[in-house]
Amino acid sequence: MRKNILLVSGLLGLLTLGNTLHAQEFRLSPTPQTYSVQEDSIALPAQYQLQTEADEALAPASVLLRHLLPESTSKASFRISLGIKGDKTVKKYNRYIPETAEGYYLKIDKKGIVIAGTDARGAYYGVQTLAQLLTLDKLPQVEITDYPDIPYRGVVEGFYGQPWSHEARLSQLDFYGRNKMNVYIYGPKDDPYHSTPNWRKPYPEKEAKQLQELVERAKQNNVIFYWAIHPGQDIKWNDEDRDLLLKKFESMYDLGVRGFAVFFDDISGEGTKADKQAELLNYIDEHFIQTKGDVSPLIMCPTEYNKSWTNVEGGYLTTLGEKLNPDIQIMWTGDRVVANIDKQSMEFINPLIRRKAYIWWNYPVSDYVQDHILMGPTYGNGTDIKDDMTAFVSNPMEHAEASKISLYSVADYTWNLEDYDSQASWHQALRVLMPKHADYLETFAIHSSDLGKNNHKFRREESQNIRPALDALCQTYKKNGQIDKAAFDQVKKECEKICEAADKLIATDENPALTEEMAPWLIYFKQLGLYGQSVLHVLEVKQDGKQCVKCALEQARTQRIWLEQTGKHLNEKASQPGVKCGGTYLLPAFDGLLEAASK
Ligand code: LOG
Repeated sequence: MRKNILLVSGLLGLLTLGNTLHAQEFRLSPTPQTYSVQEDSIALPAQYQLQTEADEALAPASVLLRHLLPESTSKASFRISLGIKGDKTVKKYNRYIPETAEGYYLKIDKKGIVIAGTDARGAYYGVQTLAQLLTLDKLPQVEITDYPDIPYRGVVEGFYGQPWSHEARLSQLDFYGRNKMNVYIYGPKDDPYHSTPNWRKPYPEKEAKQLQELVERAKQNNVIFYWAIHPGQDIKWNDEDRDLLLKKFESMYDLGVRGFAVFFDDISGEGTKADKQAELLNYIDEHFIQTKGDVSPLIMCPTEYNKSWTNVEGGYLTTLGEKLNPDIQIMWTGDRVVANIDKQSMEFINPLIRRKAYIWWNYPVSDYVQDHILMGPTYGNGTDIKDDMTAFVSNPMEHAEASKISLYSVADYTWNLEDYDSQASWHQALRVLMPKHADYLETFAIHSSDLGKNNHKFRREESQNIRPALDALCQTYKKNGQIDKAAFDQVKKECEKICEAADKLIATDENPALTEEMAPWLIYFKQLGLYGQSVLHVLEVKQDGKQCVKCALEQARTQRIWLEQTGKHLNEKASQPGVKCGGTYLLPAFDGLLEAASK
C-alpha cells in the first residue's frame, strides 16, 4: 500500500510526499504564515456538501470553490464550508480567523473542510490555497492560518516599449489571482491615451471595450484594477486641464475602473512642481476619489521617485509629504531607478513623505536592456521591511509570460517576507510555467539572468551552476595549456545541455506564449552552446595531437561569427537591438579559451 509521508519543515509549508517511485515535492506558494499538518492524508470523498454564504463580495471565492468541487450534494456528511468572519457557516471558527486584512483560516480533516476569511478577499485566498492542495493525490489534514505581510501586492505595467497584448493581460490577471496578488496598475508608457498629449482624450471604442473586459477579469480574480494617467509633460496648471483629467477618470470609472493613479515620473518643466501636483491630487482626491465612495486610495508617482534623483533641500518631496492628503499613496523605486529595497531605503523615504511608501520595484523590467531577457531568481529585497511599506508592485518586462517567473516570486515575497526563499520560489516558478520542460527552462534561465553593463548599474547573478568549472578550466588552461579534466567534462556537459534545452524549448507547445517570447534568445542560445562545443573541441584536438588543429580552430572561429551574426540580426527594432545571453560568464570564458588555444 502506498503511504504518503508528510514532512513539515518549519513554517515553510514545504510538504514532501515521499513515494518510493515518484517522489514529488510540493510547496504552497505564497508560503503560508503558519501551517500544521497531520501525518495521514485523506481522500476527498466522492460525496460532499458545499456550504457558502450568498454574499456578493464572496462571489469570486464561491465561484472558484464550485469550479474546483462541482459535485456538491445536500445529502453528504463531508462538509465544505466557506465564509467570512461573522458568517453563520464559519461561526465556530471565528477565534481562529486572523485579524490581518485578507487573511484566512483553512482546516481540512476527516469531517470536512473549512475556509474562513477575515474578509471576502481572504476567503478567496483560502480557496486558492485549497486549489493548490487539491492538485495532490490525497488531501493533507492541515490547519493553516494565513495573511499577507504587505497590504497591496502586485504589478505596475509601467514600462516603455510594446505594451502587453489584451490576451496577455487577461492571463496575467488570472495569474495574480492564483498567486494572491491584489493589484494591477495599468500604465504602459507607450499607450498614447495614458500619456502626453492624448491623456485628455477618451479611449476609442475597441480599446475601451477591452479595458472593460480587463476590469471584469480583475474583479473575478479579486485584483484591484488601477488605471494610471501620465499627464505631466504638457499639463497646464489651470481649471481646463484639471477638468479634462477628471473627465478622463470619469470615463474610466464608467468602464468599471475603481482604482486610479497619476504618474509624474520622467517629465521636465512646469509639470514637475510639487505644490501644483499636490493641489491637483488633493482636488482629485476630494472631488472624485472620496465622493465616489467605492474607489481605492489614490496613488501618485512623484517626479523625484528615487533617492539618487532627490534633492532634499529643493523641498520637492517634503512639499508632497506635507501637502498631499494622508490617504494618497506615494510611489518610490528605492535608492536608484532600479534598486533593491532595504531597511535603509525605507528609513530615508518614509519620514520625507510622512507616510509609508508605495514601492515601485523596477524588476524584471528590461526596457533599458532590451537585448536581454531576465529569467533568473528574484532576490535582494529586505526581509525586515514588511511594516515600512503599504505596497510593493513590480514593473515587469514587455515579455508578459516570461515576466511570470519573477512575478511568481514577487507574490511569494510580498506575502511572507521572512520565509521567502528565492531559489525555491524560482524553481517552482519554472515548474509552474512549463511543468514538463522545467529542467530545460532552468538551463536557459540560469544563463539568461544578468542584464550586462547598464545605465542603472543593476546586475544579477548568472551561470552560477557552472562558474566554478568554467573558472577552473580557464585558469589551468591559460596558465600552462593543461586541461582540468573534471572541469572540462562539466563544461562539455553544460554545452550539451544548452543545445538540448534550446531544441526542446523551441519545439514544445507546452507554453506557446513563453516559447514565442523566448524564441530570439533561444536561437542565440543554441548557437552559444554550439560555439562552446567547438571551443572545447579545439582544446581536445590540440591535446591529443592526432587531428587537424587548424581545422578545429577555423571551425570554432566560424561558429563565433555565426553567434555574433545571429545575435545582431534578431530583435533588431529594439532600443538596444540584438539579443544576448550567457554574456557574463559563458561567452567570455569560451572566448578566453579560444584565444589561449590560438597562441
Ligand atoms: C520609468 C519606468 C521605466 C523604468 C525602467 C519609473 C517610476 N519610471 O527611468 O517607466 O520602466 O524607469 O526603465 C523609469 O520607474 N524611468
